[in-house]
Amino acid sequence: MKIESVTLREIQIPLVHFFETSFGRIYSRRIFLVTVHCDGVHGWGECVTGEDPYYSSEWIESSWVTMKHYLVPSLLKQTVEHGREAAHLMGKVRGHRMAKAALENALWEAEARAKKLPLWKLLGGMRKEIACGVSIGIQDSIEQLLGKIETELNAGYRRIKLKVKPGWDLGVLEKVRSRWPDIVLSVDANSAYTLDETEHLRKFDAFNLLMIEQPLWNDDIYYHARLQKELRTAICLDESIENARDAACAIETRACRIINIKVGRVGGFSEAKSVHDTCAANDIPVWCGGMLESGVGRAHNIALSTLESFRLPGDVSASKRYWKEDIIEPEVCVSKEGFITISDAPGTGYHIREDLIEKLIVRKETIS
Ligand code: OSB
Ligand code: MG
Repeated sequence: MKIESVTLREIQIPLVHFFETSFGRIYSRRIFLVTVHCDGVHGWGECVTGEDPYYSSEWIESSWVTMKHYLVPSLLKQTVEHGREAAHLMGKVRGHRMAKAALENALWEAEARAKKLPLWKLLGGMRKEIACGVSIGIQDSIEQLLGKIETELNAGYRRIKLKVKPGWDLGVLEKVRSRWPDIVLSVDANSAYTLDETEHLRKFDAFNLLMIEQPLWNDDIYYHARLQKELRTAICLDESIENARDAACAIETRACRIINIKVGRVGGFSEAKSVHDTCAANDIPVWCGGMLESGVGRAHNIALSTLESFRLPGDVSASKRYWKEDIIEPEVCVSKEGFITISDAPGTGYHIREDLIEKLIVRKETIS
């Protein structure tokens, strides 16, 4: 595949319901899509950077200019056989992993289309359906949260994850557990606590949680190992794991017992596969994280979730939880038992609605 041009597009779509984490609330998403055009075939990718540099230092504006001035030029006019070769071509640039992932993943999609293979098979997946969980943000009131949990349980989701922060944690868990003593429940702090709060975090042990995700600093592994020694609840690392080396370090130091893999956070499918393999070799279960993706990124998350060690339900849920209308066809649907069925069609198995994308466009730039 000779890489001839890359198109960057930004579209804006309102969220069906606001999403609030320990670093703030958003009502809509600026979705950043890339299309890599090769001779006779093209592939789409989604850059999952947020509107602000809060979850990570990358954000939509930094990824746009880095792609335009560095990453796309390093790919143009190159001939590659596999999507995985992209990581090496962009290797001179430090960081900017979400921007790199969008381009690498688009090339994997192009490769799958060229070979008329399902993307999940190209990635080495083995599952025919994947188990789905939901991530529920901080709400205006506990009543509102309980209503949301009830809706998601009725929809069939197999794991409920609640966003927590100081002041929205133990009291909330108390209410949720007294209503639903047995559901599979976890929490995600997005780095809202410090090691000084160990005694407070030990109180989470009373709620039989599947895991507590990223309680401490976003760039830390060592102090999570100190904290994990003090907790019965399994720690799951999200922000701290940027590559397979971080995963190996976290496993060796026993900083966590579970790892969340986000393909954007680790820089693309090839590094996501390496993180997966490192976890598999150490019997650490993984699950696929989400970044409030449109259908383009969601379809890639679904393909990744078919790999063997994705043994826990991911934050990969139905399009309609996020969007009134998704930009893929069919939309992502979840069965009443909480599973997504994997398509055997070539590529992702989802068709991209370019007409709708054109209607939602905010800016577009083609680099060739
Ligand atoms: O920490 O997992 C996170 C969304 C944006 C940024 C970080 C996170 C999240 C989610 C939402 O939890 C997952 C999803 O449903 O896409
Ligand atoms: Mg998280």
